[in-house]
Amino acid sequence: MSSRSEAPSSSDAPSEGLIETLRASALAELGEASDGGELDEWRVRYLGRKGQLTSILRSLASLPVEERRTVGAAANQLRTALEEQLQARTDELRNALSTAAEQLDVTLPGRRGHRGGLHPVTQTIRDITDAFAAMGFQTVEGPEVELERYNFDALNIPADHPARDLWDTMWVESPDGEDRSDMLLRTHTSPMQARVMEKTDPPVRVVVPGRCYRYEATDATHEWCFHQIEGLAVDEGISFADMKGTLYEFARRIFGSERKVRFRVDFFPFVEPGAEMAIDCFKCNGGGCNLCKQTGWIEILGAGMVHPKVLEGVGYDSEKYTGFAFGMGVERIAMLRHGIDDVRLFAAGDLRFLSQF
Ligand code: FA5
Repeated sequence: MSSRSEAPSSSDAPSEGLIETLRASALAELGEASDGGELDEWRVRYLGRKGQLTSILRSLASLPVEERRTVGAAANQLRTALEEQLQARTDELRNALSTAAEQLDVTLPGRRGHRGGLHPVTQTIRDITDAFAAMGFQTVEGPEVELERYNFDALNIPADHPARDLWDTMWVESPDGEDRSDMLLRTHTSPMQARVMEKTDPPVRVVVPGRCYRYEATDATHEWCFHQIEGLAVDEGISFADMKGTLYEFARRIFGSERKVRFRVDFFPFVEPGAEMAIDCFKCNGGGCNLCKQTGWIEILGAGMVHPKVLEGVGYDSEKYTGFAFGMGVERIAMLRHGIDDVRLFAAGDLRFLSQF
């Protein structure tokens, strides 16, 4: 608000002229008050106990009787007028506010809140575990900091076995500070094979999604931390044909019903025989393109019949029970499904990439 009138000083004897001056300044300032706080300040300034009009009313007593009557009447008339004007201005401001509220169109659609989504690796894990759940596989999880015994020994990979070189390992410092303990960051999800079988009698049918770690340089297809999904089925009479049928069904559910699959011999110490499975390239339908490196086939997992030594290691009778196991890289499958050309994008935390899924 602009300039405010000073309270009449004790030397200002109340007069009708003074009251008219006060009326003019009070009404001008009231017109400028634009919210409840300013209205209240105005009320205190003019009508409050120490307000300007109140002090005029108090000093009436010093006037001669005749003057007291006329000036007193004018002062009282001003008080009534100011109170009425205050009420009128209050109503005016209140109406203006509710008109603004009425202008809000509540039928307009609301603004969308930002909704996060699942990471493409999580989505892929869910799709794959759902596909296996439909075939009777339970999903279980296991420790990422693993014992050497489960990661290697229980899988028929003894300390001096050359296959140990395949899994360049990150060892976890032992509590006594020695560099090499018997604990490591698991290099694959296969240690869960023995962990599950130790706790369960056949039949066993599980899939195990989870993080794995390898001490290796990263490039477009290799990360030091990535995800795998392990699968294990053990029962009486399980054959290689069961394995092929299960994995074929999985490939069709994840990559499309027209997919073909190819099995070729591969070596893993914990399966015998071992295999790698490829699907015909869904981009070129097997004709050859950059995705399948002109071969028409894309490798998606390693698999095989569980080695008798692995079964015996957990106390299963390998004459009675047989089974198959498989392991696949989740990022690899997500890359294939979405046409992603660099595995490092998954962990880079870049929302421009992640929000596309
Ligand atoms: C294994 O890890 C075996 N445990 C799989 C297995 C299980 C075979 C059961 C037989 C029976 P391999 O080292 O090939 O196998 O890894 C499996 C998949 O993990 C690979 O095909 C790849 O998709 C993924 N993978 C491996 N290393 C990396 C890495 N550094 N970065 C990203 N993905 C990787």
